[in-house]
Amino acid sequence: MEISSLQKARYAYTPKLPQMLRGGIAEINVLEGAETKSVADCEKIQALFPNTYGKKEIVFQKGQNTSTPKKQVVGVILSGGQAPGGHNVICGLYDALKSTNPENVLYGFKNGPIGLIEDNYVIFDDEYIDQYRNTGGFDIIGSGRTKLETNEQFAIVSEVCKKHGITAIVIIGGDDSNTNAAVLAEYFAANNTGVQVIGCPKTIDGDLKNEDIDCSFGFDTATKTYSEIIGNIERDANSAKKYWHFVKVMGRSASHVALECALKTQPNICLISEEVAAKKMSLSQIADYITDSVAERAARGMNFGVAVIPEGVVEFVPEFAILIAEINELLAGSKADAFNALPTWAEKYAFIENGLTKASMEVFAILPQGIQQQLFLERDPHGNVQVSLIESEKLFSALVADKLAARKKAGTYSGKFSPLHHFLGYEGRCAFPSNFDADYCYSLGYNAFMLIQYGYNGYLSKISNLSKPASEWVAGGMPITKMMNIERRHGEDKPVIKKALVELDGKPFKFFEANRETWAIETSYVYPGAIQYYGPSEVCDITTRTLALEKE
Ligand code: FBP
Repeated sequence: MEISSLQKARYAYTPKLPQMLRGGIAEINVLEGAETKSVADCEKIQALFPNTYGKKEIVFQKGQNTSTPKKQVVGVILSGGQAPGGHNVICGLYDALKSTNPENVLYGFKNGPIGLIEDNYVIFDDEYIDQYRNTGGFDIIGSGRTKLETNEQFAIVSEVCKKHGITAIVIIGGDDSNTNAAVLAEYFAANNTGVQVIGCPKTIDGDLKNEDIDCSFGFDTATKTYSEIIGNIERDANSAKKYWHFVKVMGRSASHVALECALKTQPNICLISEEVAAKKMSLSQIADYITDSVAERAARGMNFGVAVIPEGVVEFVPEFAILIAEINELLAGSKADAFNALPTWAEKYAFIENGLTKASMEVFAILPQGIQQQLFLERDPHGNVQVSLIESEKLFSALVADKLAARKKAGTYSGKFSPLHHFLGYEGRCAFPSNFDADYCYSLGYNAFMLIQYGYNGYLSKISNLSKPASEWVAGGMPITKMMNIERRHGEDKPVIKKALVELDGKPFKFFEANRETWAIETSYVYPGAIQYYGPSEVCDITTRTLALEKE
């Protein structure tokens, strides 16, 4: 297989471990801390997790390894969307497992959680693992979005574990996957299977964080990749001086990715969905906000700019959320067939006009026709509008164009407005992990094996103090139940790990808020450039602005 020279060089990179995990397995000792309780709804969570609730948090320290020698057969899965560094979690896990006992075995179950159900796996060896060290992607075993959540599935997984003599499962995933890891751990404990479950925090979205998780892996590399491109676009805009670029960035609901990119590149505009929701902003108000920047810059002779739009923003606009709910209702069940049978868009439009409330129709009417049609064409298997597919970058530029046309008519604006559109998402999810993600992920995997070796079940592999150099990172474990609360999901009360949205009183947002007025009018662009893998530590090893500000 042909490989790039960077890939070859990255094979030789040695990820940095926290000090307490360096120097060999024989010197890793465990220090137990206090018993834990969940962040909320303690009684309910305890009742749901009688065997795994309330366990002690732990940290590793240098000292005599006191774990019980035992042959370990571990299974690992990657779950959900790709995030840079996933391969290194598996490499760290493999290295720790093999250096503890060369007889230990690591199974990789393929294509996500479904691999455990279908008993579809590969057994790792050095040759296989070495092709994936410090590389991006999840192609080492593939990933998938099947959820492991029912007792029927758990019973199948138990059988698969029994068949291979598996002693532990490592689940690398986001908030839902780690929630399911806790449920599986409880099932294994309740049924005395002896199989342990350890979770690892993954997602480029950055919304899996709390007092125990500094950040999920992949966020650093993905935001550096998007910021490089945004910076390049800014420089192009500032060179050509003729385009307004509307850049949508991934991140599903939360705006951590958009905010981090804004902190790194200082664009003219960055919308933050959580603020839109808090201020109950309408589409028209958001468009006015962007239009003010376009008009003010035009008045100063700058008919160019850059606006960053978080992927999930429209869901946070209250009037838009109501519109979506009404459309879902309008097309529920067989009503969709009647709608689809209408031959022309004009007839469909009349059907819509008839079915929506006046308020929602007013919102619908201001949307560009392409977006209107998208709302009715792109529906998920349950018949619901797929909000994530809405091209919000085009929506906002069209709304701004309308506002500018009105201002031109009124004689208050005389600039030129030529918008261009970009969507940055998949480009960042499989990049070569930055040194930070390569080190963090390797440490997460290595540490996960230490938790297995010391017999922990239902724990999250926890590496903290991440704003400091890797040698000062702290390795340990936290019962997943500690991070859980009860939330209403699909009409039922469920124990889940809380998703972290951008906190409007948090330091990263406050910093952005304090500077954005200047950025909106002046050209304050910062060009971060490409991720650097080799060179001075302050260029290669520094993680996100978000984490630095949070830990200030
Ligand atoms: P995870 O939450 O599974 O990490 O996935 C995050 C994400 O990359 C979102 O940012 C994005 O909205 C979504 O996945 C895209 O999903 P898909 O890969 O299924 O198109």
